[in-house]
Amino acid sequence: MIRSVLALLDIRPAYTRLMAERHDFHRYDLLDDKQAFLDEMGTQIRAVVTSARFGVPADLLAQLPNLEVITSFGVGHDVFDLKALRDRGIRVSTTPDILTDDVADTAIMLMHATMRRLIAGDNWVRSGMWAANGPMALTRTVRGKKLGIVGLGRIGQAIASRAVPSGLEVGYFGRSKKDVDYRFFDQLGSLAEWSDILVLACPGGAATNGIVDQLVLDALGEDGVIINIARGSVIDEPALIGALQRRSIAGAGLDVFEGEPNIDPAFSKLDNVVLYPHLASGTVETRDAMAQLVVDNLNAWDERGELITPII
Ligand code: 8YV
Repeated sequence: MIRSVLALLDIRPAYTRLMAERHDFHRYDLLDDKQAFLDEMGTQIRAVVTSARFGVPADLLAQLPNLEVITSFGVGHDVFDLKALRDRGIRVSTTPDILTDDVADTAIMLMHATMRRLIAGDNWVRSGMWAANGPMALTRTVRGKKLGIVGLGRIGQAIASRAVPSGLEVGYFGRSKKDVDYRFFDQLGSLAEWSDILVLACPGGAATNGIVDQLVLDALGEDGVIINIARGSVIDEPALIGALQRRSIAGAGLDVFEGEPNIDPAFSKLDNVVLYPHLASGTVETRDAMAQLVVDNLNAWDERGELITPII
């Protein structure tokens, strides 16, 4: 038994129960007096369960002097200060691979929904515009289009492998050229210039903050579409909203936003966007698998002092 585990959220009820049965387990989010708990228990906490969304706030970390391990629900780690954690010798695990397919499917879904204007079409039917005004305006096919992927990691490659059979040509930009047949661009601007559809599948964090800026949007051009399943921080959001309003790009399909879930209200007024509530990994099957991996990492630490999917 690990003395003691502090969970910052309920990852999935059945899996939270498993952890509570096995460890001295506390739900931080449910505590009325968090400070009183930390004063009494802070030195005993050896493990924190959190997510790619919540991370572990610095002021909480400072009050857990004997923390050994953080098991996070999600693959992204932009929310963690890995250098500070490494300096303290704290290990961190995430939930890679098991969410790759659902996230890639979501990118493809948003691409089709944006190009074929699924939400506008749905509204055309529901609102009676079809009966009143006749057929909706034609949309654009994905076949023969150039798909530029920003970040050809596991998720980027899964997007590419789905796009090729749909008749898209794939290019990519990333830190390094990979051993793949897709065309490599060493500048994001030149990938955007080449692309009809630009998909963001890179990690968030300082290295990618705002890399999709006005110049990249201008390079993508008025027929260009952006799909983002990475992090809201990757795009200069005011520049994106301006481009969508002026129609200097054609559209966007977005699963992630700056400041989510409190998104910029300007998005809701645009008819050339498809909005999705950061749900790319959000299927029952994948979220259960992610939760199981959080539990397994915790147990591996308990039994052998090892993590199954460590990042540090
Ligand atoms: C989850 C994510 O929504 O894995 C990630 O990095 O952003 C998503 O899968 C998130 O971890 C759940 O809080």
